[in-house]
Formats: sequence, C-alpha cells, structure tokens
Amino acid sequence: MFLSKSLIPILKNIPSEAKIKSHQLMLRTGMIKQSSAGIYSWLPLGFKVMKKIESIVREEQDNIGVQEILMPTIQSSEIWKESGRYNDYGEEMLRIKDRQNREMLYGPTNEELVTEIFRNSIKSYKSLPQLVYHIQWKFRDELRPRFGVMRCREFYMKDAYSFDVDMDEAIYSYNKFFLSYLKTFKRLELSAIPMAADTGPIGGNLSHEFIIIAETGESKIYTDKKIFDVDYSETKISKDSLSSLRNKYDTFYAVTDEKFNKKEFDNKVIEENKLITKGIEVGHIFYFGDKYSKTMNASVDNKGKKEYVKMGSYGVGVSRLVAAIIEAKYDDKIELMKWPINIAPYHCVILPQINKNDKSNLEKSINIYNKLKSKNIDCIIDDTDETLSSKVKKFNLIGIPYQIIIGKNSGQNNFEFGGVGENLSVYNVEKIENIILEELKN
Ligand code: 5CA
Repeated sequence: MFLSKSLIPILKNIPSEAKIKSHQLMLRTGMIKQSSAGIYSWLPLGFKVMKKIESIVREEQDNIGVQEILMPTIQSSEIWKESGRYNDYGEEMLRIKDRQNREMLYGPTNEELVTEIFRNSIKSYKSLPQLVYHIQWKFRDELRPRFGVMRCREFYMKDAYSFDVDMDEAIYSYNKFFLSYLKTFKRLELSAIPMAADTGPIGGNLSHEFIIIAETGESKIYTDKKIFDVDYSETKISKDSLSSLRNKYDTFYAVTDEKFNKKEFDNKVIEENKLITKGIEVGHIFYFGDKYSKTMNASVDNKGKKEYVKMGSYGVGVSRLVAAIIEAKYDDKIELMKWPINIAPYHCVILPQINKNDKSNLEKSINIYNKLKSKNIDCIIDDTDETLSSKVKKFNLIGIPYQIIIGKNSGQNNFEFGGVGENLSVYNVEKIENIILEELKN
C-alpha cells in the first residue's frame, strides 16, 4: 500500500476540540472522523486497529466456549416494556417510530433481546449453561459525549450473556468471563484491574469493572498495588480453580469512587501500597440472577420443577479500547506512539528518500514490500516527496511498530531498520523479516 493512495488524512496541528491525547492522536493521524456529536466514521487506520482488537476479543470468548451470534441494532420496545426498563432507561435510549407507528429503539444493550431468544429456544436444564456473545454497535444518547470514541454515543461493544440453572452454576459462568477478560486485556498489552463496581441500569448486586490505569480516565480508583501481582496464568477452567482466583482478587481493596470507603481502605491497605489514581473502564461484568428471566418468563424445566434461569452479562468496549490503548502507550511529550504488533494497522513502514530525478529508492521499497508481503508482513510505503525527517516524525505519531529507512545509509540489500522511536541498525531484508516474524509469533 502506498501512503499517497491511502485514505489517511493526517492533520498538521492538534485539533482544538480534542482534550485528551487519544482523541488528539486519533484525529491527527486520521483514524476517525467525527460525523456528528458523539458519532464517528472509522477510517482505514482506525478501522484496522479496531478489527484486530475485535478478533482478539472474539478468540478469547471462543476459548471459553461462548457461542457467537449477531442480534440487530434496532429493537422493538415490547420486550423492554416486559422487563420494565423501557421507562427506567430514560433519555439515554434513542427511541424511533417505524412507518406503522410502532415504537422501536436503537439498542443500548441486549439483556431483553437475548432473553427473548433464550425463552423461545431453550426448554430444559440439560441445555444449560448457555453462553452467547455478539459484537455489535450500540447507541446511548449520552448527555455529554466527550473524549472522542472514549465516551461517544454510537460505539462498538462485545456483549455476552450467560444462562444457568442456579446461582452456583451462574457464578461459575461469571468466573469464566472474569478470567477470559484478564487474558484478553493482557493480549492487548494492558494491565486491567478488576474492581468491585456499581451495577447501574443493568442491575444485580455482583459486578466487576475492568479498569486500566490512565491519568485521563474518568473513574477515580482506590486500590492496593499488590493486586497487580496476582498470577492467573495457571488458572484452569474449573469451578475450584476459578473461584480461588476470584478470591485472590477480591481480598485486595480495589474500588471506584462510588464504592469508596475511607475507613475500609485505611484498614485494609498499608500506606505504601495505597494507589489512588484514575482509570478507564474497558470492561464490565454483571451477575443479576433472575432480574430479567422472572419478568420475561425465561425458565427451564429442572426435573419437573420450573426454574427461572440465573443470568449474567459481560461487556467489553471494543471501540473504546482503541482510545484506551493510545492513552496507555502514547507519549504525547515526544509525540511517539507504538502499537502492539498484533493490533498495529501495519507491521512495518518503508520510508524511502525520494529525489526528483532518481526513483531508485522507491523501486527498492517496492521490492522490500513484495518480499515482506510474501511472508504475510503487512507494510505501507510512504511514497510522498516529503523529507525523510518529516516522514519519520509523521510515522512516530502513527505508531507503526517498525520502520525501514531507505536513504543515503542504505546499500543494495542493506537498510536502516528499527522499532519506532528506537535506534536504527543496518540489516538485510531476510534479517528484518526474521525480527518481525519473531515478534509476531509471541
Ligand atoms: N450489558 C452490559 C454488559 S454486556 C453493559 O452494557 N455494560 S456496560 O454498560 O458497562 O458497557 C460495557 C462496556 O462498553 C463498558 O465497560 C465500556 O467499555 C463500553 N462503553 C459503555 N458506554 C460507552 C460509551 N458511551 N462510549 C464508549 N464505550 C462505552
């Protein structure tokens, strides 16, 4: 791919409406474009990153045996009236009328719709547990959409739902998601802390928010630093192993503002381990028992007894994660971004110095591009006639993890190569290929 032919509208200056670094960077590097308040188009660079995050989120759901479905964005108000949330949800819900004057809505979440699917499909306890997820756009008419895709009105979410015969089984399902979230965020190079949280309009009394530390986060958090040391790598998908993991986490004090209690904090956490900072909520899981199954009559036959199923729901903010990763990785002082290679829009950028009468560096670039492409290494060539230093500066911002520079220090088959923002070394293409493939393997 040539930069000159791609839809990457780079801005020279920081747009004044952007107050936090992720919003600034996403606009500056042309990842997104606002279409109206809190609603964005995703341009190639941003969309590639979001799709890669989505596929990691998907793989980790598949790994714990969750079935993927796809529910629509537009829902009928009927089921929301059944659950009682049509009125409760308030002005955040976008209500629409169709041509027959039926009340419809753009789904802000899917507890009702998935419960309706369940009650029409599953009749026996023998078919439980049922774990399903979908990755779909949601709409919430936020009063103050802000910070770009971090808190917007239309956003992309993975939401999963569990149906179990009793509370014990339902907590087992909850704990599977708990572990799967820790693994998902780790693969995105984020360290997310599970924190006891309020349940808001979703309901229930057990809930964890997964929060990553960031100065620009909207949630104030109070935690024991030791929580970062919990090791979940050996946790098996079994009731005992998962509940002992939950216990390990839950013994540490880790809460957001709404749940903060100073006395408890002082009692539980020694001074040097106290961490009071801000964070971004990237995931949120809930157990709410029969809140929806009872009002919507979703039950199974449990050996002759009618049992309302016990449910939970599990959300990951897929589009928010793009911004959250930038908050965690971008150094705005030196204007340097480095995407983790598994979600980077391209693995490597080729930066030739191009002179008016000498196109040999561009030819070299195309050769390298083709060689790397044959090994599934995805590159972009900056074929514009800007100076090398301005190309490097631009790509330090875009955050493609590797740069190959083809200028006066490169030979026929030796080029300057390095990680973005790092020192360069001179290597041949085979060596470059090996370094990138090695990192992709990890
Ligand atoms: N039904 C439940 C679980 S699936 C639910 O909707 N939970 S939620 O409200 O907490 O949302 C799940 C995740 O979506 C949040 O953790 C957050 O990462 C993301 N999210 C929520 N609201 C927004 C928003 N306005 N903009 C961007 N992302 C959002």
